[in-house]
Amino acid sequence: MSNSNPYNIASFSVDLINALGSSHVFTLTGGMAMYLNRAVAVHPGLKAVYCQHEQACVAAAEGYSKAANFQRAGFAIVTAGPGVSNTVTSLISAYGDSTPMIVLAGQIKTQDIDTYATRTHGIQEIRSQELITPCVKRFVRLNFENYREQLVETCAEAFAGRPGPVFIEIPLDVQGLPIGLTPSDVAAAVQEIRARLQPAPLANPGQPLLQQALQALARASRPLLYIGNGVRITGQEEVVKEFALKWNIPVVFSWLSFDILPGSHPLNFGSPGGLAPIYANQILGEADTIVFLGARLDLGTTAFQRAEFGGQAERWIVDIDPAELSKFDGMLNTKQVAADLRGLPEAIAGIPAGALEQNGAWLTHCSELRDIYRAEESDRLSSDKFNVYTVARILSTIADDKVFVSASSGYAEETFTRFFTPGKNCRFFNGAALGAMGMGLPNAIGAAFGSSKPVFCLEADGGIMLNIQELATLSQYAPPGFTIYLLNNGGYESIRSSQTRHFNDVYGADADSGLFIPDFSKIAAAFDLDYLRVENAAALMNTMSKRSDISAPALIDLHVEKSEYRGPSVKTVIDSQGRPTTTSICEISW
Ligand SMILES: Cc1ncc(C[n+]2csc(CCOP(=O)(O)OP(=O)(O)O)c2C)c(N)n1
Ligand SMILES: [Mg+2]
Repeated sequence: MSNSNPYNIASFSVDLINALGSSHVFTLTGGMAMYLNRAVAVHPGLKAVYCQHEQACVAAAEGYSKAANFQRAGFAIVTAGPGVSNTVTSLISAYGDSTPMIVLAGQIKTQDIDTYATRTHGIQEIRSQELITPCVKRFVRLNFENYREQLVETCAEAFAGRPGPVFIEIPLDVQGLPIGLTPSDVAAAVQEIRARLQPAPLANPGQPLLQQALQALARASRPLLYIGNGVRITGQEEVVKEFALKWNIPVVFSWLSFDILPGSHPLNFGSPGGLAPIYANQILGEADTIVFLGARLDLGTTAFQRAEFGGQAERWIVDIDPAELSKFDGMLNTKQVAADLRGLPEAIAGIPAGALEQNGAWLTHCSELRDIYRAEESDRLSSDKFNVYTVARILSTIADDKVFVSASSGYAEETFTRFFTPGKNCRFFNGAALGAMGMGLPNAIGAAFGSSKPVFCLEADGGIMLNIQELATLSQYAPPGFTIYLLNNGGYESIRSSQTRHFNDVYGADADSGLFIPDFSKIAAAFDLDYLRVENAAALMNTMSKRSDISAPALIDLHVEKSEYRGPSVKTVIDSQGRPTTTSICEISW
């Protein structure tokens, strides 16, 4: 608990979030947040990580929570005005990926806040409520009269139902107000928040339908379980794995959840979608019953073909968010189940025991498809080229007990995510919902504090430049074993190749078309980081063998080929009226 004297609303807020489980706060200081800054600085337990941009503070907080399996909130503190507006991209990213986060922000004194709708009014005052509200689950401005209730409600909201970021703005006068509470009153507020989150017994109106969905799966002759990240968020990974094993059900994943089973697990059939292994889409297209658990099935995953995504099967879409379910209104053979996945153990317990071998033939068929395709894929891709595919294959060999954080766009996202095989006890994530450049490094820095495993950050030469200043944060806090594997292909290669495909020309995507690409050895030196340039697979393996879980952070500059394999995918074709359309998900090709 903090020892700032007298005890004020800033200290109470900071104490409360720390007591809820957030061990670190990612922050950048400012005058309008001065009581918050002080409350953090004097706190004996909470650790401050001073980042160098508010976009990075919030992205690091997101990485912290994702590395902690969404069970602890990412915590960030920013100042008013530009401190607030700088958080926008990271908030949108966390909102899309359902990451529980609590952001505290400064604001000018309550009595000074603009009531005239002028363009500029107070010092560093912006219309934070209008700006931030669409980016978060809840925005609140604290007032002295009921700050405690506002804090309890809003902090609970970060975790409740489908989690997400909440934004708590505290005007300067409210931050610094001495209060009657003391640090010993924090525990009671934590209890109230926990009580709100665990209504007993679990109120789950969708429970009967959830049970029917699982029964349909257990009865099916070609069942398929699609595991989304909602399974992790609700802490049901082990429950779902046990269920799949007991009933011999093949499992496929979204890109945020595929680390739930190691790639080598016999029931793991990859991630179907617009960019996918061919067998994963074939299995999706042959199943007779599919239960989708907590997956948002976005347009990238379904390749703009929501109705056809396993559409031949009896589909049960289980989600806690009514908006996600409404996307399936009126679709054939599709049942929408509005349920909390925390009801899964009870629903599974209600299924009568049956023969374990009942899916034997189907499982064998799925395994054969996977074997044939994997062999074809490694034949097709094996070469002495040093590319993102090679890097993904090599890093997959040491993937046990590590956290991998990849860039959210470009080949570091697409190709690496497509070809990386998660190991045991391995965590993999990126900023899947938004795909914003620049998230990889701050996400990975946050992950180093949210998990005790060493972090491997897969960034790219283009994306890293958007938050290059965070190399300073990395250097300052030096989490052991942290390694940046920089996929350096001389610019925005994914953009270069799409421009070339569409226009046979390149704009603002490489050194020849107006983009400056720095020498990363000089960048690493400027930030006091170890640096190594790697140009082939043997050198990469050699480098990896020399690094350990306690090595100092390093930037490994991987000079990879320009032309990349993304893997089999749907294609955009222009129809007779000149409109772009997407080829069928069942017919992805190289
Ligand atoms: C914030 C942001 N701006 C622009 C884009 C559009 N964009 C997508 S990929 C990409 C190039 C990324 O280059 P790099 O990170 O080096 O990856 P590469 O394509 O070379 O693999 C761009 C500009 C984006 N995703 N995010
Ligand atoms: Mg690049």
